[in-house]
Amino acid sequence: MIRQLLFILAVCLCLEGQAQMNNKPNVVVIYADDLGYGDLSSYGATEIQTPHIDALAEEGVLFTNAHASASTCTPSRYSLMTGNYPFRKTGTNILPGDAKLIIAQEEFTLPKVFKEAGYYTAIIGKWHLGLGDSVEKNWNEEIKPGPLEVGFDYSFIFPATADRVPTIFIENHKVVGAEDIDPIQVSYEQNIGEEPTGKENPELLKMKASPNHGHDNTIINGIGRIGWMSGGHKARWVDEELTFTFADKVKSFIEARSKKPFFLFYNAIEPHVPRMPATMFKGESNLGYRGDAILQLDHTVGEIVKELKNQGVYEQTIILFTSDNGPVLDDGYVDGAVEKLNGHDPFGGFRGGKYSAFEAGTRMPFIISWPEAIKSQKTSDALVGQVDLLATFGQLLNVKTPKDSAIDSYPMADTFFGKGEDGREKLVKSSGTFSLIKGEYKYILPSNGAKYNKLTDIELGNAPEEQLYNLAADPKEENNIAKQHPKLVKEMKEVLQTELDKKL
Ligand code: NG6
Ligand code: CA
Repeated sequence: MIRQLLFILAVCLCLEGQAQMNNKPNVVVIYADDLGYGDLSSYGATEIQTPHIDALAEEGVLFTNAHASASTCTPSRYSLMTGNYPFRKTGTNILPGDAKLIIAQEEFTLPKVFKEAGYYTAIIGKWHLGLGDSVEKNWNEEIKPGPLEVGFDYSFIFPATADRVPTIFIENHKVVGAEDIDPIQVSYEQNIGEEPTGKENPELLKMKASPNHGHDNTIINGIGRIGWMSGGHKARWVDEELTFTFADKVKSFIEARSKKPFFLFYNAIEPHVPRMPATMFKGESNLGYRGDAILQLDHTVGEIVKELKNQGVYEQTIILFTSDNGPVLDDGYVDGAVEKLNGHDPFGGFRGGKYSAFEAGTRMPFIISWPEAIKSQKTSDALVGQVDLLATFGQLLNVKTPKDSAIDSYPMADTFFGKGEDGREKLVKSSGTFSLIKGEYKYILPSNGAKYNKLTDIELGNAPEEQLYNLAADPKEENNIAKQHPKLVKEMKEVLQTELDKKL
């Protein structure tokens, strides 16, 4: 009798263990930086091969109509994290490296969805959402609030972008390697300290800054940065080691947490400037350092998958791969991206690029794999946004979104995980201006902003007149049909305005 009871108990425990596993897959979001729709071989690139990322698409869902909320980093990340469009909050534009945290601690966030479901949550890589309560902060003491205060249990980040000071890692609340005898100071106002700058000592640079782009303040590791920094010499990163450092943290995180469900947000640095990949990737792509950086990203994705497999958790792990905004060739450094393009099309045939209201600015590669649940390869043309991650994972894990939070995020689990084709009815995107996608149409709000950015050679999509495109018939946005469809323009303008006017 007792043996029978024990047997039943064992079966129950075992089933419960299994059910738990199935209901609570691990989730790894891999967020590339400035990777374009056309930068992956799974999205049609022929001049570069990305086998590890492609492998995710081969056993998962590849989306053709997925969008970042903005064509630059901070607003896209803010939106992915909060489930709100970035224009709902002021101060969500590209942040300097000393900015204060722009997510309120009481705000509901993507990692909080996972925490509520009992997950262990971590962010590793780029942050770019600000740190602390004010711009002035003591980088040698505890730096907070930051990732840990908005939903992560563990963080290993750098503050802003690789081209901005301070060039240091922060683990939880502390700068790694900070020393009291060499205090870290940062300014975006004036030169501090005695160190050479790209402006005064260009002969010290190992990678030249492009004329008129800036990037000529403090030189660190032979690269001129945006902003000035002094001190923290032992804490400074070496660009060639950045990804290996983050990847190492990712591996130990997976190893340590693999017995519990986890959410890992890996914010890759590639192929954002300064592109300074590890020596083993330099010259490997035939496309200059930009291409080499993409190979490094692909390699890292392969390493993450390998570690998940080593730990025996790959089958029950969702991997979502996407990028924060569209591609740019010259974004501040003379690194060969323009000269060595060699027929590669990072823009995937779309118009515009990073910073732009045209599609290349925000149309993103977006791949989801989940071996246990998605059994065959699929391509989905459903309209989805990165803003939907919050509600979708909430739906999957049965976590309710509090009232008045994540108001722009839609639950799309069936579509994300290959069981359905329903997309959003509409989506708003921010660049300098705003655009609305609804069905096959895209409307761009008139704007007096510059039409073209000479520095980056990108069309920004701004125009003083109404713009309407049929993305199904004209994905390159070459024929503005606003004049032929005044009623539709009026309707879309109203829908957009209603969205812009909504309050949190
Ligand atoms: C721009 C920088 C660019 C890059 C970008 C942020 C200049 C002229 N250009 O202002 O180099 O740092 O900001 O990129 O300063 S993002 O992907 O983080 O949005
Ligand atoms: Ca970016």
